[in-house]
Amino acid sequence: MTAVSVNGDNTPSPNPFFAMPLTRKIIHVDMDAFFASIEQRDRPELHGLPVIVGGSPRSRGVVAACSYEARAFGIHSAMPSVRAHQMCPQAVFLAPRMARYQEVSRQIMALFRRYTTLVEPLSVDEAFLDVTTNLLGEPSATRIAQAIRATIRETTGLTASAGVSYNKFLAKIASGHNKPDGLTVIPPDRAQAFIAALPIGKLYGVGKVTEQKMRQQGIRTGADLLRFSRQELAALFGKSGLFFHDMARGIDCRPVESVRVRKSIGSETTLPKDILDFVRVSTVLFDQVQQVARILAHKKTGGRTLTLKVRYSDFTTITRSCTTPQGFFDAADIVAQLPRLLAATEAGRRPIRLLGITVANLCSEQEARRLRIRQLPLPFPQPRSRNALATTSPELPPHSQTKY
Ligand code: TTP
Ligand code: MG
Ligand code: MG
Repeated sequence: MTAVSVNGDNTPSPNPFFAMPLTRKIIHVDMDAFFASIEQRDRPELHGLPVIVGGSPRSRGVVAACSYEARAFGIHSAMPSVRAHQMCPQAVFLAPRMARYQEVSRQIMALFRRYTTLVEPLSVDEAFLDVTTNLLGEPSATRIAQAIRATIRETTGLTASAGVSYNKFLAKIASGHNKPDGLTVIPPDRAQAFIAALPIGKLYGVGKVTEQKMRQQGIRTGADLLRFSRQELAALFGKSGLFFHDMARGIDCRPVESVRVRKSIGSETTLPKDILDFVRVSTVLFDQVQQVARILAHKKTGGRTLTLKVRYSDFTTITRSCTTPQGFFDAADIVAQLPRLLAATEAGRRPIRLLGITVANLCSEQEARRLRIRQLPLPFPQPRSRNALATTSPELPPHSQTKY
């Protein structure tokens, strides 16, 4: 492997910080229509049929997964099952069998670990693998990705799609580029052109709301994003803006982390019926607070940020967050801030179909203990913490001679 990198003015950079991320070989693997494919595998009579795993069309549930045959009718995950049934009345609806899916998930994660020790599971059906150095001594990440897909097919009878590139976000976009059963490789010298042509909604971390906001700014593709400075993007999208700025330039230095660090603890409920009554909203939230507090206590942790999520009956979803230096460790901490967050919603005035509470920015046990001590009442108000925005990163697209 040739570990050559160039910096902004196309001269070789002696700085190992620049060299490292450019020569990484990252694979992202994601199973195709995961829950639905397992059902089709286990019940061969379902092969070739539109299969939907999720809530019943007679309930208020949503689609968790749907086979590619169902997608041809416009059905997708998170769509209300009632709507999916209207779009495809002949679809087969199945209740999820989580234990079964977890079993297959464990099986594929174990397969990944045959190739590298650096495996970072992202969800039940996908993971990042850093194969820069790997257990086979194989220099080609593309060949490893092919081998992984073949092994998954042989051992589970299921198909997976994979993306190969030099960083996480490109590998992730690549795996979704040619689904199902696809493999896409984005070597460093093709990254810039690939990103430039990418519709903005496909960029990692750009959800529906952000996409709309970007479109309002005239940002439709990766190329459009390049016209905006770090400051402009930070002003528009906060911390995520900085990430978008780097992404447009093919920069993502996040390492593949094999030890999973839990990022948040939360509780979310789709209500059996929409709720308008404020007291009933508070009752549901109170139960969720208790649940979150129990998990925090069990994990001996706390977090600095509390987020309230509200989905109204028309599916408009909002979140209200606050960050305190003292953090949130128990029900009392959460209850103290909740009224303020709730006041910034339309609870009591607009019907609500989903409520959720999350504590994020979790602290380690040690950190939590320190914060806990500081949390003892002080005779003066404590200053609010501020997030530092300033970080530096190389401005220009990376290139390398590394073979993928
Ligand atoms: P995804 O990988 O997002 O979707 P998928 O595997 O069904 O389809 P594909 O990757 O081919 O596009 O999610 C993996 C599983 O997670 C999915 O099969 C069901 C579950 N899931 C939910 O329960 N709810 C959701 O909103 C999503 C997106 C997924
Ligand atoms: Mg998948
Ligand atoms: Mg997935």
